[in-house]
Amino acid sequence: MNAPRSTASDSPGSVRATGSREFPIAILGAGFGGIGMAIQLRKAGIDSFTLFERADEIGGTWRDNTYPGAACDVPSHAYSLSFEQYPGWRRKFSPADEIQAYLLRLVEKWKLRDHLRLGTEIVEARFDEAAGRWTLRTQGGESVHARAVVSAVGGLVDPALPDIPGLESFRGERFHTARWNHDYDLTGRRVGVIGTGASAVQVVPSIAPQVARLTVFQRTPGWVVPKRDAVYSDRTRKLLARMPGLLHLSRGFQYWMSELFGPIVFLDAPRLSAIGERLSLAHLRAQVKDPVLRAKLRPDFQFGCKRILISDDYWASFERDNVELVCDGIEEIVPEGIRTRDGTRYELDALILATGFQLGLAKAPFPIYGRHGRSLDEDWSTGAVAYKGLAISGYPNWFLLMGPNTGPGHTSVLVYTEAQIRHAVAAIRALRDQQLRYVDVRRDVQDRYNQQIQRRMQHMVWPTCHSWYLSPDGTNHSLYPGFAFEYVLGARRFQPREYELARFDGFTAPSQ
Ligand code: N01
Repeated sequence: MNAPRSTASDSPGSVRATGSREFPIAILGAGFGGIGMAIQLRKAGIDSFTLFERADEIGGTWRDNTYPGAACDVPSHAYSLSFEQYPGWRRKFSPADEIQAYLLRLVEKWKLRDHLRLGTEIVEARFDEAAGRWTLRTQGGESVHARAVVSAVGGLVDPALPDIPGLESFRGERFHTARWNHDYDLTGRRVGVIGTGASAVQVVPSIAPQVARLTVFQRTPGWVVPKRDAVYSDRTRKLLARMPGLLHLSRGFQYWMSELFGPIVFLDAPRLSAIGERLSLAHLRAQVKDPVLRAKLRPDFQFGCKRILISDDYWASFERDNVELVCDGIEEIVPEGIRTRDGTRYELDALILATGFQLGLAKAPFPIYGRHGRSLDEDWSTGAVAYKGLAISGYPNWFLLMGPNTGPGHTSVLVYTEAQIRHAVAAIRALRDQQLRYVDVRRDVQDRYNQQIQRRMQHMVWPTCHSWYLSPDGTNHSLYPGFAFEYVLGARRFQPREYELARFDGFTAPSQ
């Protein structure tokens, strides 16, 4: 490795002269990841951070997804930060508004409002190697400097609209699940839903009793397993508040159960998959009496290949007289509704797009230029790769939360996020305390890691069907192929030997 040559601006003084005595840190995105990061920085005694959020409120997913029935399909005690456990959850699976309220409370508790810049979108980032700092440009044209950046912009944020001919021609009310129009009353309307994924299975049973007619346009049926939701009584919540150990036990139980059953969901092992498929088919038989309808709802891909759907009432909705399942394939959207390939026209007053999200983690969220002017768009043109999904070689002092290959198919994403936060905080401490110019993960370390990830991927179920987990060339850059604990043990520590460490007074090669 070549040591970069020292230049006049390589001295610590020049950095201080730019006003960064405080070691400014930018956190991009004020959702679960960004807020968790800010709390852990505070706990580490580091207050020089700013949270940039392009929306007008914090919350990310839980701010945006307000559709009827929106809830988390991971149990509440596991779907909350381990360092901010909350005994007050009212249900085993929390609705979106309770999760959003939890995040808002954290912002107040940790006094993060003063650090927040809402309505501020970062549109470009450029690394200055000599100064060891990032320059971020906002939508408004302002330049902001940061010695370290933590990108917590989320992976499933921007709605994906279906490329169906005539979409724009529809004359009724049309909206995406993540942009629900609460001013539009669905009562007594003829409503169409396109899509049958995790959002649709929550929307369909929630609006079915309200609308005059509900037509669900299914392209691929998914495996559904019972949710077995439950209410936490006042007594239980009081007990959990008095005895936090019980809350940790509950969390631990939920976590280890998901790990125990994980291989059924993620391994390409038909005998294991069959366990999940049997459970799901029993659920289908219990919920739907009509064998023809059952056949239409039965998936034909291996269990776990697409995200498992968790619902106690989705399949049962199709037993209602006012709910119809259409599997014929959409030919076009017309001003009055939808025409399917068999020529049938479905007249609709409203059209709900439950068609998922653009895969944000597959590409740079905005132009990002690293060392030697490298562009992340170019580096990721054949797929998003990072080291442990949290650092990218050539993009020093830049840390990712929920980056490539860190999504779980079987447990809470926050387990992974917390490991990334821990790693990023340790790296930032090293940068600050050892007065490093930058830390840049070694290319060989990153390459070896990703070769290993893709080797393991061959034993996973995901390559066996088409899903949003896969990039157009069929590579999985989304999910982590294994147990969460394996990821956590590998990712939570910042290991200086895996990084190139650059000092202001010259370059120090890492130990091999
Ligand atoms: O989106 P999806 P989602 N014509 O991509 C169909 C998270 N989440 O919003 O399967 C016709 O899963 C598409 O069909 P097909 C979670 O990670 C979490 O439901 O591609 N249909 C599919 O049925 C989840 O995985 C929670 O054939 C079209 C649907 O639209 C992710 O968000 C709750 C079509 C899209 O399903 C996304 O879930 C909700 C077209 N042109 C969501 N295009 C929790 O509880 C797409 N489809 C944590």
